[in-house]
Amino acid sequence: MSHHLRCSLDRLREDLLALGQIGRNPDDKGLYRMAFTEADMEARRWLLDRLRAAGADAKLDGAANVVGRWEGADGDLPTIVIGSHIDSVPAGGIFDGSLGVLAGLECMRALRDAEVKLSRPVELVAFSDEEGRFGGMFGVQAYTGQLTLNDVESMKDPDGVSLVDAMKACDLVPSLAMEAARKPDRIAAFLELHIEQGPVLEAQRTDIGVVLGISGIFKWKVKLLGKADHAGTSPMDMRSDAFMGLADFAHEIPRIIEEDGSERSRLTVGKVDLVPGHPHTVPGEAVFTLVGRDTEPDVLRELAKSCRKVLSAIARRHRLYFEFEEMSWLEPRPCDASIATAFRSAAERLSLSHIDMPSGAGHDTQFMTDVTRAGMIFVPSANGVSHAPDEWTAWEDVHNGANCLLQALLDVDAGSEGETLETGG
Ligand code: HGY
Ligand code: MN
Ligand code: MN
Repeated sequence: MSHHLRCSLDRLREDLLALGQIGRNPDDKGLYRMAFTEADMEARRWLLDRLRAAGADAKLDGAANVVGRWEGADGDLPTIVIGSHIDSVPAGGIFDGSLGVLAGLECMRALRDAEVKLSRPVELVAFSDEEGRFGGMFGVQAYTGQLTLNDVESMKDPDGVSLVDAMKACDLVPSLAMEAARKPDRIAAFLELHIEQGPVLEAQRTDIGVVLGISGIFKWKVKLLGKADHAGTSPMDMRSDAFMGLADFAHEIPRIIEEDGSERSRLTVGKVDLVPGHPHTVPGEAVFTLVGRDTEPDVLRELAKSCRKVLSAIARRHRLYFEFEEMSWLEPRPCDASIATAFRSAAERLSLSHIDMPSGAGHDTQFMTDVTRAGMIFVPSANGVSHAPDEWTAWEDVHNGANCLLQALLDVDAGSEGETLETGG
């Protein structure tokens, strides 16, 4: 067993910094690498080159997931899949998603340098649109056979751009996404390394977070429809002011969570458009996104129900109409216990501290759990910041995460995941 094997931090840092230059905004304020933009496609081309340089057979599958494959020593055993995503949110950081993909690549290079050939084949995957420009986790849904052609043809981004048009603009054939589905019995496990994107590991001075469960996420596009009016002549008590409705809703969010949520519930209004958007006109229309999250399916449903009730009460109060479109609904998912055990024993073997924790963010792992044993680990985020230009993870933590991923990969390949040092595993 190659317990002594380690990743090269120098190579991994070089890759992270190089990929972190693709899609960087001219004002240097973070990455703009949203799914199926030119920057995203440039990043995929860059990754394909890096995978081939590391000896992988690399391609884009039907959903444009970047897939690098290394064959195993023992015939056609089911594949171990590792990876994450390389698309970003607007003004995103260089570690979200990219760490899991590039650490997986570095694991494969470390195995090659040590002339260790795993029994099983390995696929390293950068899943398309994990950040949900078109709703949510398009690439991993295609990879796990959970997409319908209607999904592909109906997905669109908050500005109304369709997935179909965005993929065609990248010379991709959207319908081929249906061919990306892998047979579940050909997948042995899925392992993902990701930054925590929160403050817990740093606050608790802990090296590794072993993820037990991943939040579900609903994303709505909400419209409050009132009446555009003159900002000077319309009396305050006679307006149908859509912004005031939105402002009221914002004040209700803490009470909704208090009464119908849990301490893991999150409600976020991330994008707002007021129409007609003129300083001297009462906004007749407020169009905004509402994202709700929780790790428990029932609580997530309660949150959604409560938001709907509050929005319709507010609409009545302000003489508004209210409508919403559900852009996506991603169910919460537990991670696989045996993979969690593999990560814990890997951390212990590396003398890394570790805690079990939930994930408030959504991740590709939550769809991979539907088809195989899937699990993930976190490494600390500096000041808990993510989805922002100053997202950062210390290089030592990057190295710890990559080495933990490597050791867990070795255990899962050997079928010894879950054995601890005492048993000589
Ligand atoms: O927003 C999220 O939960 C993740 O970063 N996709
Ligand atoms: Mn991510
Ligand atoms: Mn993210």
